[in-house]
Order: sequence, then structure tokens, then C-alpha cells
Amino acid sequence: MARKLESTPRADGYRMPGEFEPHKGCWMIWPERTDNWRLGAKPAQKAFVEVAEAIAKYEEVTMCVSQRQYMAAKEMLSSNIRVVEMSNDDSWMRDVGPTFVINNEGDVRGIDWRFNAWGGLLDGLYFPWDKDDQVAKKVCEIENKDFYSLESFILEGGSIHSDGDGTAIVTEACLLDESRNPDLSKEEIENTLKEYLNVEKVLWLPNGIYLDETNEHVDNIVHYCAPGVLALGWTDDEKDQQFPYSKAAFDYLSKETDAKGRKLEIHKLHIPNEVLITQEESEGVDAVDGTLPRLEGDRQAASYANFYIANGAVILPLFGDEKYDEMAKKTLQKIFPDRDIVGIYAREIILGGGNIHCITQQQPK
Ligand code: KQY
Repeated sequence: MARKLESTPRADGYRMPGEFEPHKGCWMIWPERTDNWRLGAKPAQKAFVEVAEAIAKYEEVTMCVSQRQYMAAKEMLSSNIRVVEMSNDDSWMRDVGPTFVINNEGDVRGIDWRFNAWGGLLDGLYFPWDKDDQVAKKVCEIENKDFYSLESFILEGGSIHSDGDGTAIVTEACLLDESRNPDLSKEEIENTLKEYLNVEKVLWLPNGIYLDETNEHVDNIVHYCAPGVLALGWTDDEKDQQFPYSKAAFDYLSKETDAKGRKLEIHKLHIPNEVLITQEESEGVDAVDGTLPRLEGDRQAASYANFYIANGAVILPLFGDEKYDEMAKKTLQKIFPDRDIVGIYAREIILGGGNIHCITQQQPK
């Protein structure tokens, strides 16, 4: 039976591995809320199915589905995808699922952070979020993995990346936002990350992707591809509001070293041309008080850095952008010569506020 642990990963010799290390599988949650996903979430469900089926060619996939949608999901997913019934408030497994940690013997444990829907009552994206907050623990219980549970430290999985080798990377915009842990100093937040991810160094980017509704999660702007190797969301357009964000990140990372003293190799992934919500897309979403509205003309925080690294593959969001879709594929194939680069048209996912990395959570081997 999975036990709640009272110690910390660092004290017990566990660390958060890099996403590029071997996986046992991948966890996802089925989308259904109609105040975030248009047309009864049917187009989003199709996109989630494509992502799940693509990943399932390389590793096991478990889809968590509410009781209400259980049969519909079973119908749409192939039989090699495990479907488990689980209550949820939405479908962002990266943020609500456990962060898994491993030790040198290959034992795996989970971390259950506190979740407040990206900002709680201050600027959270929906209310309530209590079912989401139980997902990490439930996943650990299903997998029979002991877990560390932080009662009051707010964190989403998409707001951290680890190289598995002593370094984590985050954004100040998210982790220092007053809607997360306003009573903690930057140093206290950093120390908590060091203790739970078991890293010696935390790299702090000032910002993420412009207009990212998560308060600019790190996983939308940068991705660790290997220790010392990063893919960074970029734009050459100095007039784009994204430019100062990406430039500041690039300048900072160019001057920094990681915990092992390595200079960082930075690969630029140019963002696609603006993804704007159309009138038809906006009209398909139910307006609900307390949920972030999806308004016509709103720019979505589209970025190729929001990919998922599976065993043997990289699952990459595409936006139908003739120039930059292709460039992203080529850049990633160079970074990952031994993995297939699998592009998925992800407009329906970004319309919900995130992308492929945000809807997946790897469980290490
Ligand atoms: O990008 C993410 N990690 C989650 C986005 C949440 C959007 C809720 N509408």
C-alpha cells in the first residue's frame, strides 16, 4: 500500500530525473469541462486521443477519466491505453499529477504538491479545484508508490524542469507570483525545491511565454533535452512582446552554468505566428463565472517548447504554421538524433490554455 512519507526526497536519496531518462509510462486526464473546451470538449478529446495514441507507440499510457465520460473515452481510445476512473476538475496532468523521484536502486516515489488552479482565489483559472488536488495522491496509490506530501506549498509540475543531474529551472514570474506562496521568500522557495527535487542549483528565468495564463510556466518556454542542453522558445521579431522575455532568458542562460559547472547549450525554437482565438472557437465555449473566458482575438501562448519526451520519441505540438512547424521539427531532430519527432496538430489543446507537455506526466522506470 502507498504510504505518505514524513521525510524528504533529499534526506532519503531520491532525485527528480530528467524527462529524457527512461519511463515506465505516461499519465493523462481526459478533457471534458465545457467552460474551457469548446463544443462539449469533443475537438479537444480528439486531440488528446491523438497525443495518447502517439505516446502509446513508445510507452504505456494511462488515461484518467471521470465516471461521466468513462464510456466515451473507452470508445475513442484503443485498447492498449489503460483507462482508469478518476474524478478531476480539468485535464492538466503535468500540473496536478505527482512529480516522480527515483533513487540509485531504481525505486520510485511521488511528490504531491498542493494545487490551487494556478492562483487560487487571487487569479486561479477555475473554482473549485479540490478534485484536481487529489489526483497526485490517487496516481501514487494506483501505482503503489509511497509519496511525499506538502500540505501548504503550492506548485504545479509545469512550473519546474529538472536535468536529473543537480539542476532545476523555473520562472520568477510564476514561482514568485503572490498567488502561489506569498509568505515564502525566493530563498525559501528555492530551498524547498532543492530539498524535494534534490538539486543543488536552481536557474531562475525572469519570464515564460507572453500571456501564458499559468503565470508563465517554465515548461512552455524551455525544455531540458539532456544535462546541459536546453531548447528555448524564441522569436526574432523584436516588436513581439515575447522578444524581451526570450532575450532575457537567452542572455541569462548564456552566462549561467549548471550545478555541475557546465556551460549551457541553448537551441532556439522560434514560436509560431500568432495563434488567435476565432469567433467560432470563442462561441463554442460555455461562459461560466469564475473560469477564465475564451474571447475572440485573444492570443494564445503557443510555443514548440511544450513538447513531451517519450521513450524513443518527442511528441511535438504543431500549429499549422508552414515555416515554424518545420523548423521546430528539424531543430528537435538535431537535438534528439535517436528519437522520432512526432508532430501533432495541437490547436485544440492550446485553445484550452496549455499544450502537450501540460497534459502529460511521465512516470520513470
Ligand atoms: O499550461 C498548463 N500547464 C495548464 C494550463 C491550464 C489552463 C486552464 N484553463
